[in-house]
Amino acid sequence: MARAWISIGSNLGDRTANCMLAVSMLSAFARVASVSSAYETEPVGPKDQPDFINCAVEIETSLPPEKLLAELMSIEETLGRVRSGRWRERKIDLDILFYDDLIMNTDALTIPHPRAHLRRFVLGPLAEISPGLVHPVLGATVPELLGILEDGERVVIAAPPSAIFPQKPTGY
Ligand code: A4P
Ligand code: MG
Repeated sequence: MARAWISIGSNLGDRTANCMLAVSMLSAFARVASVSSAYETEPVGPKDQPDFINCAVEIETSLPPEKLLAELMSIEETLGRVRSGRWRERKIDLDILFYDDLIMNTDALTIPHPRAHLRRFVLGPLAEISPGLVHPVLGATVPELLGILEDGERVVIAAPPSAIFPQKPTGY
């Protein structure tokens, strides 16, 4: 079993419901071990788009990374994501942040996610669920990475984890 961390974001439609549906769909191929609060976050990139709801999820899965990405893309498709351009508004986006200590870089998949360590909307939720997680390339924990970020876009808790994952995560 591998342990992976997924970042979820939505800034179109019922943003919290979109994240909740995405997490429930993860259960088809993974055990959901931990889910963060729902954070309301200012867009990074073009500003002429709505604020996001972002959250982080820790899963256990037997899928290899490429298959995991395929499943995440299929959730995006099922929930009706339309790709309107890089860093533009989207109903749902699921990214692989970390996959055990794996470091990989292919055309289709880069792990750790190449921008994870630069983003408060990723590190904030992640620090809540996995404060001891160490970035395998940078050798720093999530709170350490958060501590060296410049002031940036606003990231605030909007709803508790139960808004994203009504079932209690199992296994802890
Ligand atoms: N890909 C490569 N590595 C990965 C990975 N680790 N996880 C490839 C997931 N996908 C990965 O993704 C484009 C391609 O990246 C995929 O086909 C996959 O093969 P995409 O989801 O189609 O496009 P995108 O998300 O628009 O592009 P990108 O560059 O991945 O965007 P980012 O960097 O993820 O940023 N602001 C706030 N507040 N909250 C957000 O959630 N999200 C973005 C997207 C920008 N601003 C935001 C937020
Ligand atoms: Mg993406």
